[in-house]
Amino acid sequence: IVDVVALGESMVTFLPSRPGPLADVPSFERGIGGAESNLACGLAAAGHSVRWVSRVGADGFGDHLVATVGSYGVDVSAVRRDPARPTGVYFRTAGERGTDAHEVAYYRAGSAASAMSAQNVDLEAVRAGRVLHLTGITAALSEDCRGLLHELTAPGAGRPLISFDVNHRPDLWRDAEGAGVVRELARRADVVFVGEDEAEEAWGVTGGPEAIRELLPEPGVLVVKQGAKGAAAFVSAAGRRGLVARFPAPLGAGGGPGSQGEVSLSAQGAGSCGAAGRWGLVAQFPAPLRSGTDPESQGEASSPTFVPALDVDVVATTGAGDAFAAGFLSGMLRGLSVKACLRAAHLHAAATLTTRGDLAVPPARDTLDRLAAVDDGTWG
Ligand code: KDG
Repeated sequence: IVDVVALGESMVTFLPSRPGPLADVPSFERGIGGAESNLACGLAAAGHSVRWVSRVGADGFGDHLVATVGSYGVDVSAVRRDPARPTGVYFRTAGERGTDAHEVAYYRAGSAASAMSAQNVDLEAVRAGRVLHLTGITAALSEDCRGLLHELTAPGAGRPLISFDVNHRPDLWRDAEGAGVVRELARRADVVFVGEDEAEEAWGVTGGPEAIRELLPEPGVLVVKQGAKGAAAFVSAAGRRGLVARFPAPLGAGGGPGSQGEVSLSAQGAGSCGAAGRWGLVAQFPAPLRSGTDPESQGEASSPTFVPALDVDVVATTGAGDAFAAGFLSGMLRGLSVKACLRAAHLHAAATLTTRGDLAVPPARDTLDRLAAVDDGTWG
């Protein structure tokens, strides 16, 4: 069993040699992108076992994607080649440094990945992880892809923990249904990532994380990204219990930033669950939502856990959300507290924000741990 399986389309990306509109860019540099494989690479670089499942064309771009994602240590054995359809590609422009104004030109309609369906992907390989990570992008690719996501997110025994990044891409939806479809998928997931800005764009929600939580009350864990400001995570008692049920044994050494006191705090709240549950609780979320409170006895924490973002010199934001989700899931898999998960998420995101491409290698794990543990006011 692998820690995380990520399913979705990846593309060869073309990054511009200079800022300006697409019509004026003389040449491009090749890279790779794709929200799910970005996340897979970030998690693999952080030391987790990860599988990426997709379809690519039987072409050179497909070769390049499989080889590059594989080179991060991601298991690509369940990626299938489609001799009849090409690998998707996309071109990106850049704004002047310090601005993120950019255009994206997709050439992915009819791609190999857009034909993914429950009939042509290895469902066993998809479901064989502790966590299955999906995004709203896949839902926008085709009816078949949408059907696949519905099948994978259907409630039922044996379903892995579903992590879902809303990743709303209005440009990819041909009709107005997209926002509703993506919301429905988010409601079925266990862990959801959404940007405050995309929640406003997709669903017209203003009013911050609390308003988004009202719209998405179901996911046990809801992480609202607030751009340069930071991110807020809601964890419900039911969500915590769901995590305990899915992860009955400690997953890793834990022992991450601030793990000491956290264990004794969680022991306070352990009266209502058995030893296995207690260990699961400690392993997944060593700290209660709020110091000194018992997560089992309260429903939803009245306010989320908020951690400010790092103040970095942003080069390009593309891929930062995927890196953020990778950092958060990495923290969860390692049994860190919600706060430490958010710190890890920001650190992974910072690595991507400061590079041009969609994908950046996060700092080494011990560096991440040291940075996450810094207590100089950086983290608010
Ligand atoms: O989140 C970054 C992705 O958007 C990028 O890598 C490309 O997957 C992509 C997409 O569909 O836009």
